[in-house]
Amino acid sequence: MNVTRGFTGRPRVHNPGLPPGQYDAGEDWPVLSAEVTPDLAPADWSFRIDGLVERPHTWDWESAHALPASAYDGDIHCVTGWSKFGVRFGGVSLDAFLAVVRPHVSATHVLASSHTGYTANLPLTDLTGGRAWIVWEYDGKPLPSEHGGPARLVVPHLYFWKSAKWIAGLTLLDHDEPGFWERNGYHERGNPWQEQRYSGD
Ligand SMILES: Nc1nc2c(c(=O)[nH]1)N[C@H]1C(S)=C(S)[C@@H](COP(=O)(O)O)O[C@H]1N2
Ligand SMILES: [Mo]
Repeated sequence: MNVTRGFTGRPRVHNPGLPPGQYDAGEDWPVLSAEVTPDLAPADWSFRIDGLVERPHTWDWESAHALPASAYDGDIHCVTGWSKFGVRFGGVSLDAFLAVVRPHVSATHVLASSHTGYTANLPLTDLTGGRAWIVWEYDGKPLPSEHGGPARLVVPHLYFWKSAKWIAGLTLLDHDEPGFWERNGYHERGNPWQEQRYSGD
């Protein structure tokens, strides 16, 4: 039988890569933005890390690309229910950026900010150990602007709202400070495997 894939969807087989309460979005990559997609050229993009660090630093497009390239190949999970398998993001590991600024021992949390004003908070330990990236490529091509291009944060082991699009910077703090969704009832950490969707989960 010749049916359109979009009509039938994928067979609902058990997928061990799917966190509880999530479904496989298949080829779709939904756009979820609280704000209007900004008109941000690579030449206007910058990324700053400040707060509790030894040496606050700002990178531009060129100096960020001079850091060692690193890719993420894997899955992403949105708190609204969709997961997407086998995505490939290219950029630089956050470890490389953090090595330049040298976090102070008192730093425990991070507030990530977008060039649009969107924010998300994360424990610092979720951004280290090769588990977080600043990315500018998707599938080997420039990251589309609606998905956060020219560059976004990607922290794939947490719900995707933590992965701030149009990333502008990280501020290291000695306490947790709720970001945009966290002030609106979402979980401070957001681990999809523990279904930490809402505050108190
Ligand atoms: N600046 C900004 N970053 C953001 C968001 C947003 O609204 N603004 N939405 C978050 C949410 S809820 C998700 S699921 C992902 C969506 O990324 P996508 O639109 O590329 O799928 O971005 C996250 N980062
Ligand atoms: Mo989301």
